[in-house]
Amino acid sequence: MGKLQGLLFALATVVLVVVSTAYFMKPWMPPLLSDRGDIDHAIWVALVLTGVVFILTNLLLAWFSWRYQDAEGARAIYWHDNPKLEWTWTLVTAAILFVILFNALGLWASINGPAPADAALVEVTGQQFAWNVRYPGKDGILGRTDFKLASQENLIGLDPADAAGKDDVLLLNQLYLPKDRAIRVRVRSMDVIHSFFLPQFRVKQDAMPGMVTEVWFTAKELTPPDKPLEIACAEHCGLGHYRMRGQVHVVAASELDAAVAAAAGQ
Ligand SMILES: [Cu+2]
Repeated sequence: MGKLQGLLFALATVVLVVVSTAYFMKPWMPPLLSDRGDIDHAIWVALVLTGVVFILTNLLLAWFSWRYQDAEGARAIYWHDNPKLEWTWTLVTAAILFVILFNALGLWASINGPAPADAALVEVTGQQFAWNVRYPGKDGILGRTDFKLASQENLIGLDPADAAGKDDVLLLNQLYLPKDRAIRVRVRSMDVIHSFFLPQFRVKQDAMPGMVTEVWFTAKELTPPDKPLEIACAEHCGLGHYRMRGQVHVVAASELDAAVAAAAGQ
């Protein structure tokens, strides 16, 4: 590679990375509306650490291609190994990865720890290509389900023999969250792997067929009634993946039951 190409290559890479990061961070990280600020912190730590390394590497690449460019009479040299250099880059990389790991361990523990005792409960079941949302109703208990009972009339296989399921409230693609009250979300799938994603709340949980996974978080801002937020599917799950989206409404905690009942047409 010639002198000019080397410089242009490295500069273009650096500029592209910086500009695209600044440009895409906005849709990736919409304003935070939940108590999960630590996720943003972890993302920033990882981004800054890897970003600095990436930019330094590309500057080095530019310098090398300029410094050791082809020249009249220059001879290539070859050497077999350099243990000191190899140890250095291995240990430095390991140290950076440890910083990222330890930074995230506490976060992982807090996200996956037990939810507050007064948390509300909702179940979200992914299905090609929609989100079935179920609230437990007055008894606070979600009725039993069995995939063998699933049909066009009973999408998530609710068991009619279970009394706890009688007052369950089913919604399609509509999720209501209480403001300032923790909510436990039971995530399930009826068919393939989906991923329950609420970008503004920094919640992303795979929906695995045959498994019930629980996540919890607390919504911190009300959404205007005419401006609901999005539930996205973050796992490519089939031809209709792009239209597998729902709406999220954050309401006052005291109005949650009424809002859910109204949405169900009760
Ligand atoms: Cu999906």
